[in-house]
Amino acid sequence: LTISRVEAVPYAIPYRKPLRFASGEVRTADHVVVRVHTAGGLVGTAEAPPRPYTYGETQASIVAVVDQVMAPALVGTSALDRSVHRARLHRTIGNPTAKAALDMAVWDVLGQALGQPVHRLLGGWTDGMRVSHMLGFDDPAAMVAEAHRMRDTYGISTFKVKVGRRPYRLDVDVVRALREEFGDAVELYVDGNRGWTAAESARALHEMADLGLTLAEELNPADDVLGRRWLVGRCPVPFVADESAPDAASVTRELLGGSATAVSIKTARTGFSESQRVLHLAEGLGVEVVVGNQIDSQVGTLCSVVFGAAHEATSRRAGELSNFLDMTDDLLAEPLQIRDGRLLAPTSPGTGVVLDEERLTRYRQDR
Ligand code: MUC
Ligand code: MG
Repeated sequence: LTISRVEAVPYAIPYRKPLRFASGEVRTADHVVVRVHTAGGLVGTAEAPPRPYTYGETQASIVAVVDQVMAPALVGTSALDRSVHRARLHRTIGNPTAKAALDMAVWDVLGQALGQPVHRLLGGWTDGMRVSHMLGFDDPAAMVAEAHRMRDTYGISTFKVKVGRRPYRLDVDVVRALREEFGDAVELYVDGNRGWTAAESARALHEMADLGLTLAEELNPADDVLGRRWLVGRCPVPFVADESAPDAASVTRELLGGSATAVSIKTARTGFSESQRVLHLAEGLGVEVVVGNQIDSQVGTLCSVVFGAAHEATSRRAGELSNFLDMTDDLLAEPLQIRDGRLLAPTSPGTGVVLDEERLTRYRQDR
């Protein structure tokens, strides 16, 4: 299980339509496939999605930090020595999606070596997750139509509504339109991606008080810690930390400081190992978790469901596992299928990430 080589392959696949939210928009999945090779011939695969507006990483920076810093730190170690990997990778500050992809690729190797699916190695709680779909900015009629399409085609009945526009009424109108259209048949929650001030957020929450939201995520700036703490006191539902708590240390600070009452877990930024730390912290401190979406492709989504299905607390709520549906193509040899609003974790050894090499060749950006 000695790691002999690590590859970082940039690729780009366009979306059918852009996904817009308060901190940016995504038109193309310009991600980086990471592959960890062992001396025995196993290959673990995962990917890193650059989100410059959230983590400062770009496609080029991910390739560079993997090639120049992280691959040399891992090569020669055993895939079993995850604590060694963590210590070495954490000598470099930041770069969360690069670190996360390497961790998940190593877990993929371990699963293959043992002949077991990784969701069972991680905890084996259940076979899959209910799916939540993220609705990007548009006018109310278009967002209602999108929700209908997701319900009719995939059986999805949980929606995370992007908010954080100005005036906030734009978003309140959308949430109201969704509730009027679907009644109690759907679960709705909101994510502001830091777009509003604390005061705007409080007013918007007040105006949506009758709309039965189940969660509110990152409504105001991540560095407005006191504003968030003030807001949490006025928020009738769990207040989810996403950008303000991207790792275990910040999760601890935000929860103990009272500026969050729930946590978004994204395997794209904390892999499997660090995501377990975050999960255990959240459980220890008695707060709920949501399996979030980093606007993942099928590769990233597969990793999310592997983690989510592995634990009781992560599979309780619907996971955000569907935005790959808007990509024009994807890299998995066997496309993911959402049926009756659920996505299953693979039963094959490893994480189940098996790429279509022909597609990777077509979309790769480095040759
Ligand atoms: C989310 O939950 O915020 C949008 C920006 C980002 O970093 O993640 C997505 C979804
Ligand atoms: Mg979010």
